[in-house]
Amino acid sequence: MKLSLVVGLTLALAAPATAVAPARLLIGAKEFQLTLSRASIKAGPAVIQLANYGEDPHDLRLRRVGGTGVYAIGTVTPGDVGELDARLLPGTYRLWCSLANHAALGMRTKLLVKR
Ligand SMILES: [Cu+2]
Repeated sequence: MKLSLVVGLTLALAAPATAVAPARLLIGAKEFQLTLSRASIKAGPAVIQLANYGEDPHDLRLRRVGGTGVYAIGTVTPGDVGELDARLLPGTYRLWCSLANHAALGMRTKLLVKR
């Protein structure tokens, strides 16, 4: 009886119900492409980073297909990293660089967010 109570408390302390580790996604940007660290991530809280490996400034826009909101990482200079905390719903997201004609030149891709 006593033992099971102690075990129960230990488990509760080790794994608090509120702590959900965010999914992480790193996006590499260069002229003129975006490279994802993974093709899909889990829905919910996410930390998204844009690392600029190129020679020009780049930014990131992220929008769920069928959704209206647009997440954004502002302009990131070469060698720098921008970061965004997002809460993603399941679906397919379009990602692109909004600077000049970079998206048309190839800086666009898709991300699958799984339930
Ligand atoms: Cu760009």
